[in-house]
Amino acid sequence: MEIKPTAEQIEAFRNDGAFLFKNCLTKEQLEACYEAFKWNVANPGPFNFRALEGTKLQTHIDNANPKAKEKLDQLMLTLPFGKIFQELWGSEHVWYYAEEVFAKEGGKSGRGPWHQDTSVMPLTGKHWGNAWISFQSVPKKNSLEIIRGSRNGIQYDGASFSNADDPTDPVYDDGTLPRLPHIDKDLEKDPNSWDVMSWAVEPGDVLFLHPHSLHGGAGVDEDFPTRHTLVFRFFGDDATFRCLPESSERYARNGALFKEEMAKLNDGDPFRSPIFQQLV
Ligand SMILES: O=C(O)CCC(=O)C(=O)O
Ligand SMILES: [Fe+2]
Repeated sequence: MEIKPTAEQIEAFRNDGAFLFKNCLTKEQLEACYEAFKWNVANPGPFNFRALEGTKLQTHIDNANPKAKEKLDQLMLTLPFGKIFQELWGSEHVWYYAEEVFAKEGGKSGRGPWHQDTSVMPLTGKHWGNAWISFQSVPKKNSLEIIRGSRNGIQYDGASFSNADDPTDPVYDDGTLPRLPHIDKDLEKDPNSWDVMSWAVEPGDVLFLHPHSLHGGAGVDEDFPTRHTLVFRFFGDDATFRCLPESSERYARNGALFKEEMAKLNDGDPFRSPIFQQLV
């Protein structure tokens, strides 16, 4: 059976920036994704992000592991994301970009900083999407949180993920992008200050979000000590390359991932490279 988003889900993705697709993956597909997740955690790649290690935000984060690429490109051919994104975006073509893993364990990791993925990825356009897949039954209070409509809003500076005491600690801080608002503080003072969307997520459900959306992963706690999450990213016809600010050594111009391929693109070029597998 071909699996397709409904008209309401398409509207929600375009306007709100995210929605939950219930029972999107079969048991077999989910198992294959969990195997891939476990392999990635056991075999960290060069972009394994360690700045939060040993802090109260301890999370295993790894991104676009080159050693997993071939396997994940194969896996992608067995998953329904090409067709789903084609419908969500109204794009003729869909390409698979790369994966990211987030493992929060031990019941002690706090909520991750609010951020837009596009602050550290050299890209822009309507046709971008994340598929956020968790392997536990995630209660709403421990799930991913997204600010409704922020996908259509301004680009903020990134979150450095390097200061566990200040989630707005910037990546660039060079005047090119406004600093992130302190959403957690604002919400503490007034729970209605930001329109936060989140869902309880069961294994097999997939949370779709546009990576320009302001989002952050809630923490784990005693009742829900482990969250294993695999994120896949995709792009379509309307995706373009966008140079990142030069002030950060890590992200200057090309971002941290696929640097050689990105160096071949100019600002505003269609985001295309033979390194990314075409799904549709
Ligand atoms: O799951 C998390 O804690 C964060 C997820 C995230 O930032 C993403 O999907 O881009
Ligand atoms: Fe993110």
